Amino acid sequence: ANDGYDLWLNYIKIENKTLLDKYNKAFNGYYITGNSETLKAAENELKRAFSGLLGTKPKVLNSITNNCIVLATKNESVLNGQIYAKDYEALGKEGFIIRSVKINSKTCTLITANTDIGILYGVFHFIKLIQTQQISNKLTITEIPKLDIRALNHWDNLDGSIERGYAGNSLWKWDELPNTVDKRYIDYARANASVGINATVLNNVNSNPKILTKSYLEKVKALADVFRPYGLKVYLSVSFTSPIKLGGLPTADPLNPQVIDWWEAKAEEIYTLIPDFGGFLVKANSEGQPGPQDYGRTHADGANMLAQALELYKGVVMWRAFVYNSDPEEDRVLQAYNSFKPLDGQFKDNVLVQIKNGPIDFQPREPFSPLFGAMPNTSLMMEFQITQEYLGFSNHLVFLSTLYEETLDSDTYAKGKGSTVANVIEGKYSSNKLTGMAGVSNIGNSRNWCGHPFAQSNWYSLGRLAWNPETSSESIADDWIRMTFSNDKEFIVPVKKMMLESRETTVDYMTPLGLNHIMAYDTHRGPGPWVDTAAQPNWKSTYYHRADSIGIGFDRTTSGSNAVSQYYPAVRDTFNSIETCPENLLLWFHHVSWKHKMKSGNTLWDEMCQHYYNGVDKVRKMQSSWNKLKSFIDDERFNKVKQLLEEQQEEAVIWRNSCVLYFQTFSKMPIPGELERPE
Ligand code: GCW
Repeated sequence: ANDGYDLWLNYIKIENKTLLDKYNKAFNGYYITGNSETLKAAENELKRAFSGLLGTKPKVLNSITNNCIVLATKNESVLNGQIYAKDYEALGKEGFIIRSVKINSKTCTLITANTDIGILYGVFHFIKLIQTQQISNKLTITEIPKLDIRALNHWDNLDGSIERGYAGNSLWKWDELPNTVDKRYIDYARANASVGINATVLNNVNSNPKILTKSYLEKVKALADVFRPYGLKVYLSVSFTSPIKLGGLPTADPLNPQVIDWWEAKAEEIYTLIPDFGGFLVKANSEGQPGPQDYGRTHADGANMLAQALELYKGVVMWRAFVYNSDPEEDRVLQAYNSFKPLDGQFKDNVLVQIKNGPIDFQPREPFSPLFGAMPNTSLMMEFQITQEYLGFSNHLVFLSTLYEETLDSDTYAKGKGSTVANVIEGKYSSNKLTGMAGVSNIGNSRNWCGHPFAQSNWYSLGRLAWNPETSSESIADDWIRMTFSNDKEFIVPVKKMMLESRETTVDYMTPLGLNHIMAYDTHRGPGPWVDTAAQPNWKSTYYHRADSIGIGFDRTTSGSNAVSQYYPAVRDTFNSIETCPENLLLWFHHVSWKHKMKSGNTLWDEMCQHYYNGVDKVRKMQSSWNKLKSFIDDERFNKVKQLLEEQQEEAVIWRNSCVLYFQTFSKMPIPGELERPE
């Protein structure tokens, strides 16, 4: 049985006897210098992996012998000039090298780095090579993360609930902390370190000010102490009115000296407890959260005041750009850009502006946010959502890596052709100092962490893409399947196909052709294209799809809301023309006649129906692929996925039928004959 608790660190014994012998011969023990907590973690991981994967206990060696693994940081004398100084320089604080080398004429595998955390990352990478059976005879690996801050954002509330969480309650047992420290926290840290995640924001961006009280800070410290050996820094979401709520001040105005003093004292208190505290994440003047605009100040004033308080300790502020309440009559898509673009260059060096991948809100498909590339004098970080708020919760199999990849590969044209979003967040075009990527966590206290066994792959992908935003989803899926399930090609090929197609499948049965935000009101589960009663215009589904007797879609062209003009000219022109706008974003940018001729020759209406029907068909194909794979894995995970795919199929049918029948009340056109079938 396998309950999924071990995630991709699933060290089950290699079945292939030849390979097993080969690995056991090539790696018969390890030699380690140093004994920090981080190196101990590396050593423990190696032991655990060897006993699981190879069925052996590796020898701990006192000197370097043939076929051993050497773990040593830069300055260890045993290395004897193996690696050039300039190679170390390139590694920075977190990079590592894995190389087959000869030391004192002994053949061994060297894992080296400037720091202990680099060694730990190297060890996880090395274990991955064994898990995925990809150890070559001559290893020459250099890995350096491309982004500084690689973060999970937990939307966890202090009462244990999780906003938009679908895998149980919060992992953080606030009532037990700091005295009782759940062992599970260590496994959480191991999993993050294994993919290079080095930052965790523990609490919801809709923040309860209590998180900054002394008693909570002591709990936070206990977690920070557990995570530290794994290179995982703790950050907190803070409420802008904390000085009022906790400090009893009459105002939270960022320019008020008492407010400034309050935050400085709070920073000192935090850093006394947690010397390597990462910093603050802030949702301000967004969806009812307080912020600097309440005092007539700007986002920059607010962010800079907090940044000033953290600067002394090298802490950072991650200030979210998710705002849309300034003027409900203005196209919501315009608002983040209009609020933040004018502030470019005004943020302090230790501020990052954290931007959601698209201009609305984590939809199954959105164009990239035009802020990427538009603020060359500001550190911009990416915010993706791992939890499937709008993508079927933890009940639908959706591999999100392809969604992330699509955004990262999008061309902003900020510096001409090839200026991808990935390049922007890697800081290639800006004077800014910091880089980062955050994923809104899908982790809860359910035994398998994420609810759906495949949802684990989304946590994994976020880590891999934060380490290197240019990694392909194909290779991420390949590694994840091998590590989590099996190295058998007959399993890998169909499962990889399912994963790589799954996001498009979901787009098809939920929101094809650029449709968006037509989910059920508030819960965002299931269809609700008819919702017209919500309090704010931009909470009504009908606001987004604009269906009428003529056609469907939101006109954001130069003659509509003009959102296209927030993009660089080449992109603007592509989106602006109905001829060149990619069809998968057509209804995002255009109000299109039901009879409009699509590239396939179909009318828009027929094409839309086709997508909805295809979506359901593709879920059924996933089911039949999966059903053939029973013999490759344990019953527990096999059955769980099987049952979830059944649910997904049922919900896909509900999505399809609801949307097609609802939109038909506008188009008044028949469902194409070849699609109609008895259910
Ligand atoms: O889309 C919305 C979610 C809210 C969330 C918000 C945000 C944390 O529905 O639940 O609040 O995004 O990103 O701030």
